[in-house]
Amino acid sequence: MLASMIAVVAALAVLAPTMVSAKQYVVGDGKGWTKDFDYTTWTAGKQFFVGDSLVFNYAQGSHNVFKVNGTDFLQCSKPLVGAPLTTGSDEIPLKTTGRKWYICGVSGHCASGQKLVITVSDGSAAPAPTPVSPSTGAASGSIINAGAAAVMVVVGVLGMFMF
Ligand SMILES: *[C@@H]1O[C@H](CO)[C@@H](O)[C@H](O)[C@H]1NC(C)=O
Ligand SMILES: [Cu+2]
Repeated sequence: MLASMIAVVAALAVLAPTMVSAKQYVVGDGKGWTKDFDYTTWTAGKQFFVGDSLVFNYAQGSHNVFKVNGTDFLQCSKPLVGAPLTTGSDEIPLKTTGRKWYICGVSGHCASGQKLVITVSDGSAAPAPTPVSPSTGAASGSIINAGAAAVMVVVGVLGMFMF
């Protein structure tokens, strides 16, 4: 009995931080994926990790999502190969580290600000401080602390029953 409780607590201690930290980011939040929006401001203070995902929401047919390289991003040009995402609710899992660039392929939209660049970090590495926001380190720290706090509550509750 005691052994199985300890096993449950140990499992939670391992899982809680990872369960809490995999995030789904709705690009542009309530505004969604649209032109005349400042996605640089939207990304400020956010840290993206492998395992997180992006969701691009827009009225189907009005916009689309192309994953591009840095050159195409700067020039707002559609990639030579590859089709855009067009469902109106496109989820993109962030599977690898590094910089990722996305643009809308509808004529003129990228030039009107419908472009997103993010940097994806390895979740197991210590969060690197970003110059854009001094609060990012604290933010990811609080995620871990939330997981640890949940575990401590469980331990406390079990403790009340056992002792
Ligand atoms: C970026 O992609 C375009 C095709 O969409 C290609 O022509 C160009 O060489 C690529 N640039 C880099 C730096 O890979
Ligand atoms: Cu668009």
